[in-house]
Amino acid sequence: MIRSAPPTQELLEIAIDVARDAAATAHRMRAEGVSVAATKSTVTDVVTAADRAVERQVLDALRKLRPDDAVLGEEYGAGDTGPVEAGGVRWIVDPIDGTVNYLYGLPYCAVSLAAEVAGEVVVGVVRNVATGEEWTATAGGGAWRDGERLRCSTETDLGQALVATGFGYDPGRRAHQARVVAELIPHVRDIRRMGAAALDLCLAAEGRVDAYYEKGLAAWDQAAGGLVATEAGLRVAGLDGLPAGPDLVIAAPPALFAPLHSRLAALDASGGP
Ligand code: LIP
Repeated sequence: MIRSAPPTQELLEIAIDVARDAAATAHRMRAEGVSVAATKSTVTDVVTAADRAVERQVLDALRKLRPDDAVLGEEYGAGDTGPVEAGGVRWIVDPIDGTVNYLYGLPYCAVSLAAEVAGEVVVGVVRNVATGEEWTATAGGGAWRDGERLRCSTETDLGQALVATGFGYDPGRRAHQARVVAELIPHVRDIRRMGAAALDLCLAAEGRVDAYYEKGLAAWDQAAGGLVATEAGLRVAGLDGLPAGPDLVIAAPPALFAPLHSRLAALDASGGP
């Protein structure tokens, strides 16, 4: 059965309400004390009880509000929601992006929630758990932070660009990524590694960094922040015309995309383990 997607505004309002409640839970649990509940790909790829509790809260809320929708989350995958129906809505959630920052009490971690219709992200909400900053975007409707319309950097010189990036958890991948950033850093203003892709994309959306790139992101890391970045005027893509994805995400203003892409391609930024 092909379902008609609900109005974008309705999905946005749901995403905001659910993300705010989820961020409040994460904030409360952080204040109560956080510890590692489990590890995933490596001993440094940690999960806290809050990651799990927040995602379950989001799943429960979405099931009540939109029982026929599908959900993809970092901790529970597709859960029992099953595949998305043609024309249906799939929610993509990272309950706490920047989990290591959350574990250490660093104020740079976020709830990231996106709604996808027919394979296109149409709504995105990113909320910093520590500061309460909230970024929203709708496809074609612009990107906003706390009610302010966002426009990305107008920098045209890569050598003057502040570039954010991140590293995976696998030691072999990290070594390759370190080689890439070591070769890139002489050609940009500076590098920032802050630890949460969703927030990095949102800061790029408002020009608080000029550009961002990273290899190894999952859909939940980039779905909401990628829409915020796109709606703020950044080009968000992978290498050689590919869409942004696990091989590489590049988010840059139009004038910087080509020079940054060229450097990253030459450095094999999408390669390695
Ligand atoms: C994080 C990403 C970040 C990356 C970190 C980590 P997590 O996601 O948002 O960009 O550099 O290594 O993968 O694991 O905190 O959800």
